[in-house]
Amino acid sequence: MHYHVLTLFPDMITQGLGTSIIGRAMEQGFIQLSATNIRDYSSNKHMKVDDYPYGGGAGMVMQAEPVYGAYQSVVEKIGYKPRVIYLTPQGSVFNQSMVEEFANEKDLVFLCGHYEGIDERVLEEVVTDYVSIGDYVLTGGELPSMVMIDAISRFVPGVLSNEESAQFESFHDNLLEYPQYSRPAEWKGKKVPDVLLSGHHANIEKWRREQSILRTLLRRPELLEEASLTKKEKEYLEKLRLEVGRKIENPE
Ligand code: 6GU
Repeated sequence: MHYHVLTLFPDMITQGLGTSIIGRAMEQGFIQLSATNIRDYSSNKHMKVDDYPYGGGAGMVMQAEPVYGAYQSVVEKIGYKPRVIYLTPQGSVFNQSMVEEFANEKDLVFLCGHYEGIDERVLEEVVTDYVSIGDYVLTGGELPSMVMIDAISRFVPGVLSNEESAQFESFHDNLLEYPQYSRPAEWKGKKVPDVLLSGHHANIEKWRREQSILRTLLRRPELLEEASLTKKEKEYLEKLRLEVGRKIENPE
């Protein structure tokens, strides 16, 4: 996977993604990251990239030409028109299905806007996907592109070791992860659940699965609509729902 980030702040991208698992994946060659400075494609003698909005109003708008030049430099380098993701709070909200879909691409371009936005005409010309990372407003697309690159890279073959593998983590099966414990067996008077110390693997698996269902019911109940549960697990969920209902009607 080769990520191409078009931005006014290339250092933010390379420094933000240069460490930890993503940094290691770059060193090992499983992913590549190029941050292109849009300012390098300004034709203005002062390297200006923004101007006042036609029609008036607050703030500045990023001009079409430097953005298009930065985009064209990527197309010329790779020899085809890749998917171009524009990071905007107006986009579709990023989720795990989109992660897995984007992970199949060979190249991905992330276009990071600033100020009041980018001239609409260049967006119409180059953007294939409008993506938001949630319902709040950030100062630019750099952090969202880093969030997306981190999430997508976990699905690029080779990036995670077997131990780090995505297989057993949150959102598989649309259930949240069960709680984890490590030594000591008692801390501040709190004991690790007995079953985890029992060595009985079948019981441990059953307990973990039930904890996942309980946690999902309490924290993200809407995910349960999409979870695939066995008949026994559905019965367990119904029992939990009744208990939760009783607790709400009868608080201690
Ligand atoms: Cl993708 N960009 C900006 N500027 N703000 C956001 C966002 C993106 N997603 C949520 N807020």
